[in-house]
Amino acid sequence: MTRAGQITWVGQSARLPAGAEGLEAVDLGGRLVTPALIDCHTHLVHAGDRSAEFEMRLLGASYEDIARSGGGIHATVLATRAASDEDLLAQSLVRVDDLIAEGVAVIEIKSGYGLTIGNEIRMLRIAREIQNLRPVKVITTWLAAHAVPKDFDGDQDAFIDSVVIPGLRLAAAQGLVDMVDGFCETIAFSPAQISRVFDEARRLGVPVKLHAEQLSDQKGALLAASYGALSVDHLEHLAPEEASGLASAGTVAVLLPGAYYMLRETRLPPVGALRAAGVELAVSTDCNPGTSPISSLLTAMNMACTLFRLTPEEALVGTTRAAARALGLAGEFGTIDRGARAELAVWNLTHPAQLACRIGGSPLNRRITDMRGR
Ligand code: DI6
Ligand code: FE
Repeated sequence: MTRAGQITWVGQSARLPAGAEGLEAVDLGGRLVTPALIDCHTHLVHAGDRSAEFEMRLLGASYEDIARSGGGIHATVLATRAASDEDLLAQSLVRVDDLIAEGVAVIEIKSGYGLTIGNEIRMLRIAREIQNLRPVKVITTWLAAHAVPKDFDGDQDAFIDSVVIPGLRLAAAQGLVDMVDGFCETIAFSPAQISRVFDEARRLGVPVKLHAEQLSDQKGALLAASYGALSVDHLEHLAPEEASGLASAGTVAVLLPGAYYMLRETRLPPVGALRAAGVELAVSTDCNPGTSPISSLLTAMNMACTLFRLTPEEALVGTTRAAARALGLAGEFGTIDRGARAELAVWNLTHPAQLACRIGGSPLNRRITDMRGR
């Protein structure tokens, strides 16, 4: 039962509370109904194409080799800076529409391909504009600490002092920042540098999350947990014994099997240890032009099952309840409970396993939504 876009009662129709008789009933024909899906980690606002790097990697170059030689994130930074607002928005909406066709109602979108204060803020502004155009809620994340632009000559600290921190202050003052993220990696930023960014986020009262332990073990996940991070993301190189530290901080582990797949990684995130420690597992596309050019959350769910051995139910929790928690939206989205927003997905299916099993096409029957897009 819903009123004004909120779920007011959940149960069997035989037990409907008094006063429900006057409400409109919708017969869903016995179909599977889930909370509308949540993609909790994307870089979907960007321009350009990196398929040439895909070919280079297949010929033997590593992601790090390409990044160090000026490709990778830098190639997308150049394309994104060069695109007009209209073009950047139009290219991004194609990916948003792919997600919407699969029942996605909430999308997190990171900056990180601008790397100047103006261009980072422009990315977040365009990300926010999407929710005026489509029936989705957008959560925006400041990820200026993604790569060091060429003109800083590898001086990460100078970049943090002159772009990441002052830009964060400015973007937050404009109400554009829901969360702060960083890329903690040998080719990006050290834990000490990330903690300088997180200190500023804390001063501003903005929650944090971190790309951690994707390509190597930098101990970024525990650093993020010490700041009460909403999530730590990737985690292929997380030491299994560190799972309990994430559990006690209530930090969600966001699994990104699309990046694992595209980079042809072989080291698996320690899913068993995370599960045993009681860490909530979310699943997301990591939609980006380099390491995860994927705008299908159902495909990411399939990969989480086939590659990381999640159960289909875990994959569904990972794109609903756990994904909501990773965005600070627990209780509001990602669950069919009293008080939650009435954002639902109706599927031409009868069992959650069918959602994660199939690749290609969308089994979405309809969304039940209170959101409006133009
Ligand atoms: N990790 C990722 O998977 C993306 N960013 C990051 O920090 C990849 C970004 C890219 O290669 O464009
Ligand atoms: Fe990412």
